Amino acid sequence: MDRYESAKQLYAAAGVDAEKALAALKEIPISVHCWQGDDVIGFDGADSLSGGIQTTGNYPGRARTPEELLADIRKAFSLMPGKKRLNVHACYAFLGEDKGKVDRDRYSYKHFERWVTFAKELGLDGVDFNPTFFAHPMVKDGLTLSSPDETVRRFWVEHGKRSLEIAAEMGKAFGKPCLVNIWIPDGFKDVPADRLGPRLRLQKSLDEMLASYDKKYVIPAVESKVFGIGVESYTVGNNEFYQNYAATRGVCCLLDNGHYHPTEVVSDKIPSLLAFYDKVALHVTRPVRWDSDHVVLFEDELKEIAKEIVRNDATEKVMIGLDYFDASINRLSAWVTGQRSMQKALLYALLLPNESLKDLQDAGNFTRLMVEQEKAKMLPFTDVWAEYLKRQNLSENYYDEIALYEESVLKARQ
Ligand code: RNT
Ligand code: ZN
Repeated sequence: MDRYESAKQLYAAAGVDAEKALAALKEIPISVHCWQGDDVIGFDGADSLSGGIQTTGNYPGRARTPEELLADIRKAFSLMPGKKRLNVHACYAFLGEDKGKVDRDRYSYKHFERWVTFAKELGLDGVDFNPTFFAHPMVKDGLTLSSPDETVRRFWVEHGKRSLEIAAEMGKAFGKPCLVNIWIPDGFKDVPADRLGPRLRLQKSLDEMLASYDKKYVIPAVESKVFGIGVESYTVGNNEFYQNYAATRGVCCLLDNGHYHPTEVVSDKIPSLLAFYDKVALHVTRPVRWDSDHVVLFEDELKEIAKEIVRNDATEKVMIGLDYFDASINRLSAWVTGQRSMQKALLYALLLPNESLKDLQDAGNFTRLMVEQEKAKMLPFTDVWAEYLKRQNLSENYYDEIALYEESVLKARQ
């Protein structure tokens, strides 16, 4: 018997409908970040990354131009199963003649239309957007929206407003909302003398930015963080600040699983937020000892995150985005490996007998719950995954195609 047919029977015996899981998986969108392709450099003038975040590695073949990045995305996306969105940062503006003339506080939709056309060409579900509050000369003393310098603060508020306008057009282009995630690098390396002042200024800046935006096509989110490189002592936008901000302003929280203390887990935060919010956004990454943004792998915490999305019936409430950047290996492979890991975790969660496990918990039968959870780990997950790939004309071997692309395209980039 075909391996999938046999797996389907074993799952059915465990009370799980494998067909239903396959059908559900291909409808869950994953927003794939454009910035894995060029080490978060962008097109608008920066030559290095700053703002407490860092890529490490110097693998050859980094996309150096918009055309190269688009070609790499096209190739990488062709090896990713499932429904995808493209997550674009404002620093990836197609400025054309405006280069050097128009700064981030004056970007408009025309600078990003190319991304929308491109995403449509690839048959994607939509585009998400991010104002870029880092790697720019207007970041003064490490501060943007929380700056005490009114010129600096205003510049970034304007950038935020432009970003919300651009996002509204992106949303309209696909007929569904565009997630706009706000992350700022603001903080201090050493012990501050005032912890409240910057937070009050950030609050004021966000209120100004969000005073009006297209409620139908834009979902604003705020992303907290615990610390950054060179910004170790104090982060303006920490978790408490943003969670309260989001709750009182009716915007969304974005949880990046690299942004918490090492033993805190995002999987446990998802259901807490679902108790209060209609939507929760994620930046899925893999922190190794710090917010290192390693390539996402099919690991335990990723499975826990996926379980919280699936078993709480929240596949339409939790907006999944990827956020990592590895420059030490082939960047396309990094992209595909991370996206497939997320898909695998979702499939894994969809293939668990979630209802009967919950019943065991509610009945207080923790002995059997443990036994059944361990048993479920032994079900033939890999055969269902292989079937999922096969139905989309993909295979487990994406390495060969990437190696070929490296030989024929990336190696020519010197
Ligand atoms: C930084 C945040 C942020 C960025 C991207 C590029 O720590 O995770 O989301 O990684 O905006
Ligand atoms: Zn992030």
